[in-house]
Amino acid sequence: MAMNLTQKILSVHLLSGELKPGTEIAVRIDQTLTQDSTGTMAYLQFEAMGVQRVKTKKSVAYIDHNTLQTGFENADDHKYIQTVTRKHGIWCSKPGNGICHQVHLERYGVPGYTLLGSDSHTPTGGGIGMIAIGAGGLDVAVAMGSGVYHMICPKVVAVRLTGKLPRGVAAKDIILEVLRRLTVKGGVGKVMEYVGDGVATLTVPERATIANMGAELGATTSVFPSDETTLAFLRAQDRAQDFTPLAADPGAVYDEELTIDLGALEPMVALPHMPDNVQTVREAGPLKVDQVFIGSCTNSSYQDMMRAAAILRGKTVHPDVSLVIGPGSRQVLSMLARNGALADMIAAGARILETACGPCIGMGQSPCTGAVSVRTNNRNFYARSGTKSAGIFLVSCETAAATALAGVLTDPRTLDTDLTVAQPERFEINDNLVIPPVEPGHEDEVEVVRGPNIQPFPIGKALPEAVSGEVLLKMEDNITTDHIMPSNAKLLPYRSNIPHLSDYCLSPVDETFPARAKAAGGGILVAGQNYGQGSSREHAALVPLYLGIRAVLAKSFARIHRDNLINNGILPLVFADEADYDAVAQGDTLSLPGIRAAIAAGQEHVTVRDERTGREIPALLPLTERQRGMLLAGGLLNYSREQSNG
Ligand code: MIC
Ligand code: SF4
Repeated sequence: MAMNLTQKILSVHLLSGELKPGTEIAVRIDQTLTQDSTGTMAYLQFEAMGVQRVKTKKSVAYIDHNTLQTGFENADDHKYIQTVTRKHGIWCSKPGNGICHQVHLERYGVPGYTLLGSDSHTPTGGGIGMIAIGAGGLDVAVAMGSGVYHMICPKVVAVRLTGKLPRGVAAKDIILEVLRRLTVKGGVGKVMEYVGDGVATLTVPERATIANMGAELGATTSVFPSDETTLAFLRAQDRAQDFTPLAADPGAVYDEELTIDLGALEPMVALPHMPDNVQTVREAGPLKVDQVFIGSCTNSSYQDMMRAAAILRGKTVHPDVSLVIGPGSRQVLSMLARNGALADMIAAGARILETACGPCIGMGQSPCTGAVSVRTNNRNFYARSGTKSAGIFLVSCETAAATALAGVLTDPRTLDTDLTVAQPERFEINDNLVIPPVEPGHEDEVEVVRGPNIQPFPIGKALPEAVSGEVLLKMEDNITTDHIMPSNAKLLPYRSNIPHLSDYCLSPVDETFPARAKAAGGGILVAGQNYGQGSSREHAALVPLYLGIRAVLAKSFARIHRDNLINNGILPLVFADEADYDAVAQGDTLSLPGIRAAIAAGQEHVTVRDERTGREIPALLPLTERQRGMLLAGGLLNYSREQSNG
């Protein structure tokens, strides 16, 4: 049977199940990645599993998120990660080496391999023909320890690209157009597979930009074929041996299809506070801008930076704009330093940041009150920049650089700058900030260093016969993990300290929530569509678990967050009839009598009783056998222990 590329890669990695959308499959994981803000927890969980060495072909731990080091906490986390990885067979990319997704693409991604990462933008690897999936830290810990990942088999959508991008229109504009059409929940349960003659016109970093932001569609991942362009990229990284040509079979069948004429696109912008709130730059008009950020895992490749430098060369940043630039990796930064582009940026008035996530996750450079901040990153969620009153506008590097000069949102097609940047024949290669693990048999020689910031994490309890609790918070559609467990320069240092984080849980929605949850000793959450979209952070489940949240009743869930809830023993219930959402009020008591027995019996339909109104609310709880086991046991760690004890 003719297969699409997703099916081809998944089928050679399939360990159990069938490639039937909606059913559970287990796949072999070739590579894993973690970053520091999810990694400390993932390695604590890996240690709790008691496995000596990872079972993957390559596992890499990146330190790229928490690099501000305003106190001892981040540096302690770095030490812990560097030592624990060295002991257990994992490579460690030290701070300064770059953003995980950019570095992984440059140095480690392999076409046709599977990659599981504890970061939602792991799908960036799809730019090089990988099936690269973001997951919670515990799933990544299990994949490191066993080489296996359980997932729901996705549908596959063909995104057919035709023609060629006009000058001044970028890969970022393609994915913003996909988001405009499909919305932030349009990709849930799906892989976006890029096909068509337009694919060959895009470089690997451009493909990676598109695959990266497929995360904002809620997609399981995105994937591009591996072709001559992929080979040229790998050759320039001195990795031609990692190349395999890969494409869908002729006549391959897809579950859905979408066509984009590249020639008809124009520069786009996502307005606050959602990445699918997209307009053309022309429609948005000449908005006055306070800050511009060029960087992040979406847009910080060599070519992106060179295009920004070309626009800035010989000019001066508008006096009312603060321009910050963070190249994505040390490879990119040192190449810009050698060829003079960095000097051009500095001369134009750019503030140069270290190669890390930085402003994208509110680690510094929070804009001023009420600011308009134009950025090349992928998320513009409420409060994520660290300034609640600011609005983040997402654009391409070209639009960002043109805007920094003009002081107002500017269509880069109005400039006469030559924007062609050839891929270098050879990238500058220097892997000396990547620390290898000890050889097998030498594990005992490594002492794992744990500073005082490393605190134990909560573990769920077996599900009781019945669950009941107060609706502590009723929320709208599209609540993000940045709402559930905010992350910024003040909170990210505490990713290994759940008790500290618990005082901030859901505070962007309601500042009184943490205190109320503690006073009530736990309860239930009610939400709208797409609850938990965004980050892979398991903390958005671990912290509610710590606060005693036993269930979330929502109209629908984002994939990674739903998995994280189940992994931690929290029930993800879905309204069978969305109209019932309106009948539930904050403060009501909801009861699920006999829920344990219902789950054990494999019932997918359960009843939630609203004690105030007496209303019986039908809810859905579709679970695989394994997920049922996890919920009954109180989470994945308990379940795995039960399994291994027979
Ligand atoms: C993000 O972009 O939101 C993050 C920070 O990279 C997260 C991971 C985290 O919360 O640590 C993600 O995308 O998964
Ligand atoms: Fe880092 Fe931002 Fe990318 Fe997340 S989205 S990995 S915070 S650069």
